[in-house]
Order: sequence, then structure tokens, then C-alpha cells
Amino acid sequence: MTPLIDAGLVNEANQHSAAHLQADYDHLGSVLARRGIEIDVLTEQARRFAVAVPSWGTGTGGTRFARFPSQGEPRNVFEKLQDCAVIQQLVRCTPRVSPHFPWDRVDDFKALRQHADELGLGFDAVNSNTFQDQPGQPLSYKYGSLSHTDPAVRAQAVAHNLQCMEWGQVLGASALTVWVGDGSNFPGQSHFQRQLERYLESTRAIYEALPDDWAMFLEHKMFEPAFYSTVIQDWGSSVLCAMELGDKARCLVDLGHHAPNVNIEMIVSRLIQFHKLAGFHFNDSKYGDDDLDSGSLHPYQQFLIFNELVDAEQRGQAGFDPAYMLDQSHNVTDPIESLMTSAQEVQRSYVKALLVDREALYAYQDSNDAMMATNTLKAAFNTDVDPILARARVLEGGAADPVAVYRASGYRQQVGKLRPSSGQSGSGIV
Ligand code: PSV
Ligand code: MN
Repeated sequence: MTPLIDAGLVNEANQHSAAHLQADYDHLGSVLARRGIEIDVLTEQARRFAVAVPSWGTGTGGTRFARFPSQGEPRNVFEKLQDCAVIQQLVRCTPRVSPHFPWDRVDDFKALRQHADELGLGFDAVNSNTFQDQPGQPLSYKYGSLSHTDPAVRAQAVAHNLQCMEWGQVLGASALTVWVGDGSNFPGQSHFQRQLERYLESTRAIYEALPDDWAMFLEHKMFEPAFYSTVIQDWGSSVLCAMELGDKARCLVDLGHHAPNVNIEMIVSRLIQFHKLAGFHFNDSKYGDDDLDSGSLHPYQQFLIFNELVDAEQRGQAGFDPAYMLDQSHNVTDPIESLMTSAQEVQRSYVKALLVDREALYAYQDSNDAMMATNTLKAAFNTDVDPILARARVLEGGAADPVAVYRASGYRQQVGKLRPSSGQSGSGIV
């Protein structure tokens, strides 16, 4: 594969910072050694960590009010994959892309897979889209899709999901993520129970069509686009439906999809306990489903979520294999920079969670020592693991400082010339 960013530029930048990185790494190594932690073991774990990039995150996002297009936006899935390959080249922890259909629909999926192969990329969970009407679509989703009152609309939405699985199989994916915008805007508009029964009937039809080695991820979201009620509004409805459907149905946690102040790490723990955690859409939020960059506002919350994940991993919890994906909207930043930074922030939370002295924590929990228990978590969170992350990237052939190398490469300016602006400045949340 020909690297998209000049490999010489990456090497030169890495050489330039090598002495400082080595000094920082050695210092952190001696700090961790005093705690009985071998730094190289952590670096190896960081090297194995991966989080998938959402294909739709490579474009500039927007709000209900406006979207401000930026230079060199990818115009199709082939160009989106190219941007994802740049991300992977520099950060080396994003080897897979999660596609969204029909946004990423192509005539020849084999060719798409081959294109991804050539770029060194694979595919993660495929996402269906029945929250929008597509050009030429016979029936509208204005009043819902999988839970619509009209069986013909439900059948159309089910058929789309089956189609997504067929495409996904050609791409080598093994999971389908289903998020629906179905709900209601006014009290009384929908009968809650009947609506959920219709949703279950539709999802059952999808579940029954799952290939043997596939899983179905149910994604909940509290509100939006429906502002009074949403059919799968929280993890409670999600897990009830996943239990109804069967073992291959699990719950996907998008960090922005909860009521303010909800204890997300505890939801994660519950889902792990009952083998119902599908995985994550990482992002951050202050007010609602803001889709801000991962770890940009609540890094401690993200760390606490990883604390639960690492706890399960280290206890060898049966069937524990969550899928990690980003799901963000980049309204004012270069999407490549945001996705690279977010991938590192998620990896950072993972590595910090590995630092938790778990035996000490369990002992403090058992002796009801709240102060020392919480300080044990803080000791891990307050450790700067930057040298580990940078070292892991460099060892994998990536950049010690991905954003700096990306900016120096002029990639955005180059694609700006090759990809004329779509000029689409209307509104649009992705
Ligand atoms: C909905 O807000 C969501 O989080 C779902 O994952 C969608 O597939 C994605 O955003 C893109 O609209
Ligand atoms: Mn999501």
C-alpha cells in the first residue's frame, strides 16, 4: 500500500521528538515501576487497542440550523475510506471503518472491500438508516419505520436492514447496528405498548435473518428526532428488547444518548453482568446528543466507563467482547483531526483504566473505605500516559504527534483541489 502521507515526513517528525519521548517514557517507566507496573506491558496493550471510525464522521457535520461545508470533504465512500486510511496511518489504533447505508451504498461491494483492503482497512458494524427518506423510496418514514402503524412501511424498513446485512457480509462485517428515530412528538400520538410490539415484530424478522456469526446491536437514544417519546429511549427498553430477541441481540451504548447526569458507567456494568453489552459509540456531550469529540468534556466519565470494561476484561467475564466505535459530528474542526484526537482519547482512557490497582480497590470496597477506593481510581486517572500512547503509535509505524504531522503534510489542501465543494450548506445532523 502506498502511504497517503509521506512516510519520510512521519519518520522525520518522529526522529525529531525521539529524545524527548524516550526521556518522558523512561521517567514514567520509573514512576510506574514504583507502583509495581511494568510500562512495556502497558505499551503492548495500547498497541493492541482498536476503535472503529464512523464513515459518516469524515464529513463536516451540522446542526438543525446550518451546516458549514469545509475544504476537501469526501464525496463518496471511497474518499471517506481514503481519509480513514490517513487517520489509521498516523494513529494506528483505527484499523476498521463502520459504514452507514444507504449513505455508503455502492454498485460493487466487492470492489469497495478490495479498495479498503488496499488501504489496509477492514469493516466494523454496518448501520442501517430508516430515520430518513431516500430518493425514490416508495413509502415515507415520517411517522416511523420499524414501529410504523402501516405494515407496508415496516416491511420496507425490515427489507432495508436485510439488505444492509447482505452488503455487510460482502464487506466482511459481522454486526448490524439498528438505531431508529421512531417515537412521537405529542402526548397521545402513539400507543406506547402497541408501538413497541410493532418494533419487536420487525426486529424479530431482522434477527431471524442474521447470519450465524453475526450480532445485532440495538442502539437506544432518549430523544430526537422525536421530542416527546422515543421507541427505544433508554437502556431499559433496549435490554428488554435484546432479551426478547435472543443471545445475538445486545445493547449499544452511545455516550450522548442519555438523560443529563445519568451514571453511564453503571449501565455499562449492568449490561456486562447480563451479557448484553454490544459496544459503544464514543463521543462527548454537555446538553444532549451533541456528538462532541470523545473525552473533550468528560474525560473522567470516559475513564470510569473503561474502568468497568477493564475490570470485566481482567476478571475474564464470559462472552465479553464489546465493539468500540466513534460516533461524532465535527461542525467546526477538520474531521480527520477530530477523529485522530478522539481515537487517542479513547485509547488513553483504556490505558489509564489498566493502571487501576484492582486488588487494592477491591480491598477498599470490601472494607468500606470510600476515600481510599476513590483515591485508587484517581491515582490511575491522574497519571499522564501520553508517553505510552506515543510510544505505541511509533512502534506501530504511526506518528508520535499525529495532528502535527497531518498539518505539515498538507493533505487537506491537496484533497481540497481534487474534491470540489459539494456546496451543500443546508442543515443536517449526522
Ligand atoms: C443517532 O443520533 C446516531 O447516534 C446513530 O448511531 C446514527 O446511526 C448516527 O447517530 C448517525 O446519524
Ligand atoms: Mn450513535
